[in-house]
Amino acid sequence: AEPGAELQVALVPSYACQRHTPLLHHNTVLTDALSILAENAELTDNEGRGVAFRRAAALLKSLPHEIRGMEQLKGLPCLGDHCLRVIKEVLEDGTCSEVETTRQSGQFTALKALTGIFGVGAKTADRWFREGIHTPSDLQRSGHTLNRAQQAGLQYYDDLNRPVTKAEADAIGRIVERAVSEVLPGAEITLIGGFRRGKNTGHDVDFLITHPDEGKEEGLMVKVVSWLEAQDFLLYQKTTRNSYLESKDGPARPPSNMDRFERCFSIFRLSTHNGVRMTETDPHSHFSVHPHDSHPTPQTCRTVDVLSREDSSEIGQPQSSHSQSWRAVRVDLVVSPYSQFSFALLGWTGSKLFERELRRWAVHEKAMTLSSHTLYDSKQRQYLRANSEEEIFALLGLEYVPPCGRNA
Ligand code: TTP
Ligand code: MN
Ligand code: MN
Ligand code: MN
Repeated sequence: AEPGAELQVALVPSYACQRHTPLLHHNTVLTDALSILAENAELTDNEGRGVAFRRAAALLKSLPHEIRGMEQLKGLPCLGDHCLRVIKEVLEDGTCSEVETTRQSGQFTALKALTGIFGVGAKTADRWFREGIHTPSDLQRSGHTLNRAQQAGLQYYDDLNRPVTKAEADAIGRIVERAVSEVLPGAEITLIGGFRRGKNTGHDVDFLITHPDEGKEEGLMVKVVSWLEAQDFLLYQKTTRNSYLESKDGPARPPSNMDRFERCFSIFRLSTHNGVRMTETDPHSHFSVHPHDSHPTPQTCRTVDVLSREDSSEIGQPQSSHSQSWRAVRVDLVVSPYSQFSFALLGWTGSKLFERELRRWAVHEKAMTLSSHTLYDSKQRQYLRANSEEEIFALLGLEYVPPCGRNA
């Protein structure tokens, strides 16, 4: 081994929020294997095991080199016996039997297909699986009563399971920007979620909306949604007045200004303008750049082709009739008061594991409670203010990790 290699390894910190985790890394064969086991654990109500596999995968993603032998893992955190067994098998045989068995199992395949329906979680999928429902088509034939979200999920199943491209995310961004500026001039919109971390595709598009005059953002979501509905952009929407109070992660009694937090889960109807070039040339288009955001993703002018797609409707839904002119896209909108913007931005940029690690770090290492609204210091018994993500990292005693390094 190279001299110093072990020392370097010994310095890899154990919380994902202490490391940079890029999108592209050197250990995809290993992390793909661990991700299957993580996914399976999450689908079968083993959250703890799921997190353990996710942490191990995130550790490997953060390494600056490819792991070729077990000796290179000495001293690394986050790798339990089970993970080490999996890694050893993949390194020696190219595959791991547990991973392959899982990947091919009827239960895993069915639970994945069923949770691939918008509005269907792991618990519901598991219940249906036990009733012999293994595919969206089975579900449709079953005559089960479905809620509005699940009906939309079935109806747009193919579209919603086709990755959203950055070009499509940008097109949605221009629509949301128009809606927001129509109903509240001066409001600011920021691209969050995976696209802010630099991903090229996503399962949805996430936006955070705020207004510099605190209070002006109140009731904004309802107005934005009404505008979008009037323009026929929405196939589905569910607006939640205050997701914060329902969340399990926040402190039990949030300050009263919390109840303004608004969120909308939606499905957009995005024109695909088959064969037409969509050119972004608007210099005022700033939806991914916020004045508070000192590390914005540069929104350079770009020309993109939004290609037509094959109609691959598996379940014979009305998709065939519109396959060339529009597609359904999942979009999440969040409205935050200006004073909480940095917390919302940090909390909604992800990844989910990175967020979880930030909160774990805050509680266990700093006796603080971090949410997407506030940071509470239990020792000082007070909420700490921050005007940027950089300030939040500093308050947490962490080095700043830019969005592109949060792909844990
Ligand atoms: P997602 O949109 O589910 O994930 P993603 O954007 O990272 O990946 P994908 O490309 O597949 O869409 O979630 C975005 C972030 O929002 C994620 O870090 C978790 C966070 N978040 C919630 O999902 N729900 C919440 O209530 C809060 C506070 C944050
Ligand atoms: Mn390298
Ligand atoms: Mn997302
Ligand atoms: Mn989302």
